Amino acid sequence: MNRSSAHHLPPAKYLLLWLATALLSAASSSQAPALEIVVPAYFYPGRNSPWVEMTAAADDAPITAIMNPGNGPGNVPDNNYVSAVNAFRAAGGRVIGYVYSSYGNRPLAEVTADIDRYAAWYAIDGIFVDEMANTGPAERLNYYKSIYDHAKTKDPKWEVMGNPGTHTIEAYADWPTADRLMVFENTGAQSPPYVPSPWTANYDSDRFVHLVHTEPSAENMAAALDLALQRNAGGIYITDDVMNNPWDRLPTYWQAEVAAVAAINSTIQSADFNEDGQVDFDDLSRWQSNVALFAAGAFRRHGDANGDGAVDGADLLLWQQQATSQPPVGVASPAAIPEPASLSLVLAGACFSRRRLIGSLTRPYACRPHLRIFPPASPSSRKRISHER
Ligand SMILES: [Ca+2]
Ligand SMILES: [Ca+2]
Repeated sequence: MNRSSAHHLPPAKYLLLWLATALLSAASSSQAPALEIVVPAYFYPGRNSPWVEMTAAADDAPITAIMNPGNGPGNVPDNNYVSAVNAFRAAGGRVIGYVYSSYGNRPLAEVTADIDRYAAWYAIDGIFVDEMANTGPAERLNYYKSIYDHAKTKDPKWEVMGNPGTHTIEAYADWPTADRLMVFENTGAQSPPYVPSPWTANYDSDRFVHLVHTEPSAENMAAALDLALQRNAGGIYITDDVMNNPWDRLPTYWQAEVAAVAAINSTIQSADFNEDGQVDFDDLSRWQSNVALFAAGAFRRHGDANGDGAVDGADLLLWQQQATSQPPVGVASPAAIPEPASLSLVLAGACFSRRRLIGSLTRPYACRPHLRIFPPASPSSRKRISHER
């Protein structure tokens, strides 16, 4: 994939044009939501390592690997990890770095120091916060918010994935303390009886991850993928590996799992940016959140519909083609486009009818009174990608 030479169209002009179009058309197409494989890659890279298998599959299905050199980044950079991470990401995979938090009891400075080491040593896509608490009080939520904020200072596009490993309270999603929450980590036998927390239904599926281990049957693996879809989990990993460490190899049915996820995803339209099976207003919101942020390195989930790594006007055109009919005559002229102030009021009203309120990984676009139409022109929000892939 060509990820260089982003051609940028003026985002504000296109945004207004197509927001107006969207307001005049409620049409959307509905299909199955997407799945991403999230692998706790707690195995050492090198020849014949599972990293090689993951890299071979990275072009077939979306994969995020959690690297974990030594219960964190370790004490020195490791060239084998540098090679494995770079090869995996060049093939299309994403990598986030493991840190643990002892349910809020680990000194914050130790956690942020681990994050600093990852940022200094490896070209990665975010941080995985293990042993995440799942209750209040606010001090504990603020502890995780501090981790989240620190990670975002490394790169605003970095993902923070938090792992309570079970049910958690909505505040962890909203504070926010994480872009994605791992809300199931258990044996395959515990997967069918699991009932998601009701509040999770109000969020996009790419906010949630399920890990299933000790699942010996490939047939049950396929059933577990269906369960994940039904339960609004967009991230999934199923393995036949077992305790004490079920994450030290890939499952024997790895290739079947990749193929099954790829088959599910093959029905997703390119402008379904939040991968919920519909091309609609939520996807436009996500594109809007990222259009000034990504000149390269973006994925569909960021608003890149044509696969060139940039989020720009070309992707907006694809969204328009897939979500709506052509705008009526007269709408597609600058004179017919509402002023930003009046448009924001209309949008704020439209938001009350929408089920999903938060979707963006990089900057949640929620229907709130301070709804913004344009990304602010501050240096931080307009920062371009810091490392080419
Ligand atoms: Ca969508
Ligand atoms: Ca693009």
